Amino acid sequence: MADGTLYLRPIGFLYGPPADAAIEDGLALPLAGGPIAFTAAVLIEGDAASSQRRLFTAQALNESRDAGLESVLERATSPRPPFAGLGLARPVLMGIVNVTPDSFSDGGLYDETEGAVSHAAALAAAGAEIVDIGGESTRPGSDTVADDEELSRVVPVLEELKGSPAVISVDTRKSAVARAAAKAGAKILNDVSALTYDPACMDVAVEMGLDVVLMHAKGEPKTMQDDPTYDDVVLEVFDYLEARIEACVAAGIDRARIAADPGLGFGKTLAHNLALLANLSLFHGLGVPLLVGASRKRFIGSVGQGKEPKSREPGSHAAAIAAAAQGVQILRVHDVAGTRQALAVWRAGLFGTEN
Ligand code: 9MG
Repeated sequence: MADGTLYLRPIGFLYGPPADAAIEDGLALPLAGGPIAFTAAVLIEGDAASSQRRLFTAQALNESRDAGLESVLERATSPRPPFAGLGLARPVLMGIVNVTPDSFSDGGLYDETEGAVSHAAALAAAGAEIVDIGGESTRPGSDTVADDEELSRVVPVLEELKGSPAVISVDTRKSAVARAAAKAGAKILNDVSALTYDPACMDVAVEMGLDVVLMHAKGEPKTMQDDPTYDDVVLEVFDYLEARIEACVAAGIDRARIAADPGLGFGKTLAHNLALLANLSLFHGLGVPLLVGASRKRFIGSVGQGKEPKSREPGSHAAAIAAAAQGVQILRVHDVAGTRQALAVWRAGLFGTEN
């Protein structure tokens, strides 16, 4: 069917019983082995500099599986094993806890240990299966924090969270913090630099058996929003994540322990963020669970006229639904209770059941 690199963007989604029936009849394919089916796909051949797009029905894809197509189809359709022990049949919420005085959305409200601990507990009680604890702001324009400072913010919180019903994730780019966090009970390393800022993070992940979230970012937080450019943002981010997954696997991290994230807001203009959001289903071709963080980000404010981060919740819920509707398995959010309600009603409307 094709000679160049193939990317597959599943479209035309079905949910609930019609999805199962269409898969059974060969008219649709399962998206990442989950409860959503796709009835067609855009097949993209080429690279970020030059590509051709053709539309195929799922039936046509089923009938013309040559070797190149087979491998991309396999990755896009195969079931994902649990991530950090969590089943992925429905969206998992990762609640955000910033232990930073300059956090863009909390305004320093939770910058003390006890505040962060009780906030994490409240997020878990509201339905967060993961809580993500971070001691370094990576908002656009922010400066790096010294290891000691980050450790002093994060570790006491993690110590207090031992025994939490939620899986604990540490949001850091630093191996010293990742190691201390793992010793204090963190199971996930969420690294916005995809383990490139401090390459020793790779060794820590292998040694401590951490599951990892590899996020795409173009540039450093301080300058990443200074006119980022791409030939094709979607294909470039995909290629980057694929290379980082392979580097991790080569270093000894089991593929089942890896999730990938296109990094909305990290070195991206409004147009880049919207292109990524509209093309999330293509990233299932990475063959690993996807995580997306849109919550309260600037692009939500731009599209939805929300000047203050906290006024961007309705738009953040809508972005979470846009991601879930494309089969994204993990959603990183501030408002766990509100997102949970939005997702429950979305599911009820499309799957026709209450749960
Ligand atoms: C720490 N952090 C801030 N935004 C994020 C996002 O979109 N994804 C991930 N994985 N981490 C983020």
